[in-house]
Amino acid sequence: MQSIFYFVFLFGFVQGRGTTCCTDGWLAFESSCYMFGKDVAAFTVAEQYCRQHGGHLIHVDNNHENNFIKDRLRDLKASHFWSGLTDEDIEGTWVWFDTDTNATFVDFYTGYGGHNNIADCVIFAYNLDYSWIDYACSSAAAKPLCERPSESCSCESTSANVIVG
Ligand SMILES: [Ca+2]
Ligand SMILES: [Ca+2]
Repeated sequence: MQSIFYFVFLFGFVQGRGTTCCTDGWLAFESSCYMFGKDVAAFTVAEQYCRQHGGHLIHVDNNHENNFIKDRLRDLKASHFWSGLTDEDIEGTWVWFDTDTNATFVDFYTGYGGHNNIADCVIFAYNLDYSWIDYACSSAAAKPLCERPSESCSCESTSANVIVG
């Protein structure tokens, strides 16, 4: 019985903290892990890179996530980064590659976003303070920005043990 209590407490503690655990090389934020690729590639190659590492190109759900990522990008060396957003199927209809769902939040720089049928994949543009612009998918112009769900938080057990006793 005691062990069940301990488990419930530990689970509640970890959940209550909203802790995110990511493996080396991945950055934690809320319920996701992020990795910033080092080499420029075309959109599909960048997506493959993320898949090889257990994720997809980033799916930006809201302004909160977008601002977090833009702050991190500002800390990196100047480079464009791919998101997983594309209007390849229907011009001007923006779809997230990982879930095949329409975007409910976008952050396009003024004048960009569905402005032609050559530019169908979205990058965070370093020369525009990482606002989004649509770009040629086949261009090896940006680095992969990968996202995947965070892992279970067993790495919190050490601090939980200290508190329990
Ligand atoms: Ca996300
Ligand atoms: Ca387009």
